[in-house]
This record gives sequence, C-alpha cells and structure tokens, in this order.
Amino acid sequence: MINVTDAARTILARNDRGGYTVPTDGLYPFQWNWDSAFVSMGFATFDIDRAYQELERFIQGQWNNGMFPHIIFHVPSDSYFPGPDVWQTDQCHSKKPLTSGITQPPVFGMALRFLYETVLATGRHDMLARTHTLFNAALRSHRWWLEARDPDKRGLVAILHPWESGSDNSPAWDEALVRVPTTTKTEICRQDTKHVNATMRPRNIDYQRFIHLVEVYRECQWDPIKQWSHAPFKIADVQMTAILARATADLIWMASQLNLSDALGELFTMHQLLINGLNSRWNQHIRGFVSLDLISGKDIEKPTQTCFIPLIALELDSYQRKFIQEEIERWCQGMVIGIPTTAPFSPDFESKRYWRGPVWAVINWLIADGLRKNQLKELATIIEGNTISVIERAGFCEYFDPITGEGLGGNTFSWTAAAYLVLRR
Ligand code: 9YW
Repeated sequence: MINVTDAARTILARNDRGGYTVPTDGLYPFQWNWDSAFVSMGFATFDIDRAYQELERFIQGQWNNGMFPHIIFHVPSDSYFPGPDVWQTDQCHSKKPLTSGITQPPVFGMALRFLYETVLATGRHDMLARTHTLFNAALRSHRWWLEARDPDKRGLVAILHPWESGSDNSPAWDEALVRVPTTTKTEICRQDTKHVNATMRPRNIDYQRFIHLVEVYRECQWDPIKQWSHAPFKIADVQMTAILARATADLIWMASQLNLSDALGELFTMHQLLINGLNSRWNQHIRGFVSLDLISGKDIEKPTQTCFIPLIALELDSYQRKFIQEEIERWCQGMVIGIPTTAPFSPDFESKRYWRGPVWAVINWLIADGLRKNQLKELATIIEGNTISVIERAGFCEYFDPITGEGLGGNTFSWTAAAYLVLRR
C-alpha cells in the first residue's frame, strides 16, 4: 500500500526548484506568495531547514516599500501568462528577482510562527539569526499593508485586484468587476487553458478585466498612493483582513519569544485596529462576515468561504458561534466533501469552476483552525478528516468537486500536499 504521507513529501520534492516550490509543474511555474507560506508549514513537518529556505527564497522578492509580491519569477518560463513583460515592475522596482506588482494573502506570519514552534519543540539553537531576518521582513510587509491598503484606518485592508484575494473569480467580486472595462492594450495569451479544461477556469472576460487592472496599475508605476486613487476595483476584504489580523497576532507571539519589545507596541496597535475592523463586518442575514466594496459603498452579501475566514482571528460570541456552525453544516448538506467555496444554494454556485464552488484543502485548513480557536472542535475535526480522506481518494489535486468528490485542476499540487502533511500530523 502506498504511504500517502510519503507521497505528499514526494510532491513537494518534485515541485522543489532549488529552495523554493512551484505550486504545480506546468500550470504555475514560479513561486507564489501564499502557496509558499502553506508549503513551508508542510516542509516543517519533516525538514525544518527546507521550510526556512522556502520563506528565505520568498523574501528575496520583497519590495523596498515592504510589499510581498504575489509571484516571484525566479527563472524565466513561457508556460504562464501574464509574465514579467506584462507586469513591467522592473522599471520601478529594480531588484532581482523579477516579480508581479500585486500581493496575496499574508499567511507568511502564520507560517513563521508554525516554523518557529517546530524549532522550539525540536530544541534547535541555531535558527535565531534566520528567524530574526524573516520576522523583520514580515513586520515590514504588515506595515506596508496598513499604509498602502488601509490609508483611511478603517481596520480593513483592501484588495485592488481579484488575483490578490487568492480567490480570483469568486462570485464575491462579480458586481465590482462589472465596472472594470474589458479593453486591454496587451494581447491576452492564456496558458492556463492549455493545462486545464477551460470550463473549470475563470472565463475570458474575467481575464480581460484582470489584465485591464494590471495595465491601470502599471500606468501608476506601481506607486501605492496613485494606485489607491486610480483603482477601478477596491474591496475591503474580510478574508485578507482576517489573515492579516491572525498573522499579526502570530508576530506578537514571535516578538515576545524573541524579546523584541520595540516591535510589540506597534504590533498590538495594528492588531487591535484590525480586530475592530473585522468585528464591524458581521452580517446577521448572511450569518457570517462580509466584505465592503469601497467604490459602491455596498456590503458584498455573496455566500462565499470568505464569510467564515475571520474565525481564525476573532473570538466569536456564543450566538455568532451557533450561527456559523449551523451555516457551515447547511453548506455541507448533501455534499460528498465540504466546505464549498460558494454556498450550493446560491445561484452563482458551479461545482467545478475554480473559486465558484469547489473545495480547497488550504481553505478547509484555515476554517478548521478558526473553528478550533472558537471551541467548535467537533466540526473542525470533521472538516479536517474529510479533507484528509478526499486527498487519499482523489490525490493531491488543486481542488475538489464538492458534489462528486472528484479531484480537479492541477493534480500534483504543493499546497494540497502541505495541507495533508499538516492535517495528518
Ligand atoms: C494565478 C497558485 C495560485 C493561487 C491562487 C489561485 C491561482 C491563479 O493559483 O491563481 O494566475 O495567480 O487562485 O490562490 O495562489 O496556486
């Protein structure tokens, strides 16, 4: 019988490109921001040095202003669009390696704590300097988040591009995206549909808008202040804010472990601001947390997984806990595997199309973690158990059809392997 843990480690080894890991061979040939953070936690379950290396290679792409980009183009490849020639970030950000010009969810701080806990548990004494370097990079990136993406100090950070959310074509962005023109100067040469069935991917019209947004920000020379005022898409996203708030709490833990009292005050202030912001986004009708469209001023009341992610950062009251538990159970009713990324009763639900319904192991990992933090251990255990079994049945796929349990997208996915290693421990 094949040992699935060994198979998961083999996926990480296959996708290793010399100290950093690609999400999957072919489809995504570079280092992605939040993928790498999850992957480093997977590595930490069996090779702590390699786990640190993953984050160290990643911070090579950090911008002078502190931003962690969403893609680091360590080596050229023509199997992905849009590449560095479209982003053109080298004109204002001259450091190598080349990168994209937007960001992704800041799981990095959560990963750093996970790695350092592993170091402490194994009694390693030689990791302090490496840990400090990573901590400083994380702190700079959190400062960037608040300055660049919450200039009005709402305690909610904004995404300026759906790719930043990590849930590219989620129904949560539909209404806001309609306002984004579909015209582009760049010729769109999609590569993703050469690797994966087009019916499971974002549509061409989505890509036109994604590239239009890249062009707007490129014309702003990637300057955060100009981008903020020119952005045709600006959403205070509860998933992003929750991950940032949780990562900030993890950096507070790190700062106290490392006796960095100077950083502590600043981190506490940041954390409180974000917690207040998130708490203000509870929506009784949706029975979850909702993002805010900063251009239309409207709440985004689409039932997507983002509604549950704030559990990783907040302590819910007993009513919220009850409502969230009931809601997650309702979404999973009749599904072979939960939690769907869009509620199955929603008219937007598509069980096979990217972020419009399928289940992602890393999202389940985050939600289960949030449920545990909020004393909903039984439900957390069920979700973790289902995630492990679907991977054992269907393989290390990018995502899974909740109705059939079928594995879809790329089939040797690094973060799915990492989720398996961490949830199976
Ligand atoms: C893209 C790599 C990335 C993930 C995102 C996912 C997809 C497409 O793949 O993005 O072109 O960036 O939506 O969350 O990080 O796995």
